[in-house]
Amino acid sequence: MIEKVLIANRGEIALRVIAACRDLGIRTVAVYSLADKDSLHVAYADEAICIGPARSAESYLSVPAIISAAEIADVDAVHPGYGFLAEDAGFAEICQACGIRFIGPSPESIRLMGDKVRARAAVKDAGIPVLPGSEEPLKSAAEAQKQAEAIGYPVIVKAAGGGGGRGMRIVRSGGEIEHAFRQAQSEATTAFGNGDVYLEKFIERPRHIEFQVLGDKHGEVISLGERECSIQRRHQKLLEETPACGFRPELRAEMGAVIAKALSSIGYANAGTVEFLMDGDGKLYFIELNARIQVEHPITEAVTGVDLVKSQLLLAAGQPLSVVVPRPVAIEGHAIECRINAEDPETFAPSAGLLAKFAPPSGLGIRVESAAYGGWRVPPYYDSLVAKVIAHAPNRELAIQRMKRALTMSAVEGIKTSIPLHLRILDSPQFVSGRYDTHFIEDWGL
Ligand code: MV4
Repeated sequence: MIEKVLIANRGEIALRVIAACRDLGIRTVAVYSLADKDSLHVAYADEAICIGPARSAESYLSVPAIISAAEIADVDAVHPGYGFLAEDAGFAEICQACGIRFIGPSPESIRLMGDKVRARAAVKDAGIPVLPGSEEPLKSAAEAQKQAEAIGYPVIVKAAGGGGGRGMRIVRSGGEIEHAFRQAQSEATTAFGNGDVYLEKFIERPRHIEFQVLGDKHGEVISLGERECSIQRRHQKLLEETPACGFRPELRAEMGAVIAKALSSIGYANAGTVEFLMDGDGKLYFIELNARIQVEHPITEAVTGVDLVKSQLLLAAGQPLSVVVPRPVAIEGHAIECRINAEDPETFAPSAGLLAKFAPPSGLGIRVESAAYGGWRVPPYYDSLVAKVIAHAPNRELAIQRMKRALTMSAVEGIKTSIPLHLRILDSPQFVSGRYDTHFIEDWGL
């Protein structure tokens, strides 16, 4: 069993993990940087340990600092949240070596999914559809040219160590491939310390659809349906919803079964998100597997009733999925999440400073995940997420209505936020129609 957990994170996700631990009677240990001493995760955890200065590299990303805290507090497990060390296979391995459970997939799974070329090959062999592309890292510009011609232009050059939109280059004709290959290779070496790059057929104006999965340590994996995440700017998601508009229940069931079987065959355990691109014909192609709990997990919780973080803890303790998630799981209603960022609505620059007033919304069908409070200073060192507002209703129209009501009945003063942008999105005919793709924000100049 797990009796005491260290949360290697901050902000709203640290509070989310503390909440799940409370529900299970598990004691909690917060870690914090000097910039976070007045944070709610410090106040709400049973114990709190300062792990270093404000800079993430010296605190939330410091493996020695976090392992020392875990040893001092004598925890049986570490929950990494998302970001920071959540997908660091070396950290997961060190936890294991110290006799501390890592609440997430095995180090081997994390390492496999961190290499986008190997991940692609592994899930393809396991039966998940992938785009035409490289089976291995490209060895030369000549090989890139040869593969690109076989695939057919346009193609995209991606970094094996990248992900989330970093280190990609679109190539529309043979004349550009050599330059794109060399450029991508040198950028990848600098940015990720891994110069491996690969090719994929480029999909124009895709939708970004992802599937939530849970796996136990006994080989069972289930899918909990999809999330539509196409509304993003510079690869930062702004709003997510589930179900995806027009997504047929038969496709959900078919893809869910394919994904569950594939991930079971590769021994995937705990929570994960399988990302796909959907083309104009409604076909889905794997792009990445995120080996962590994601920011947008609450919309899946809303429509399935499954507590994903509590499930992560129980699965990490070795419980079987049949006990953790009783079946069948129905999808009920519609859920939308808006990520409220502390940012200038014109320049998108992060807006740190004193949160003079913070009266978050509430009411029927509204959930707010936030570690903010009035009088708190938004530190400039970390990401700019101040709150996630989740609206759940019997159908999409009512979910949109509830979200608009919530965003207009929340007082946030002292910092600039993305709330005006969210209201423009929710009011736009394209969003209301449900027909949009990853170009939504740029198409409409929102
Ligand atoms: C693509 C693509 C088109 N074709 N791959 C960007 C994030 C990273 N996870 C994958 N990305 C893309 N990969 C092929 N073969 C277009 C994108 C893409 C995108 C994907 C999801 C959400 C928003 C996006 C915005 C621009 C490009």
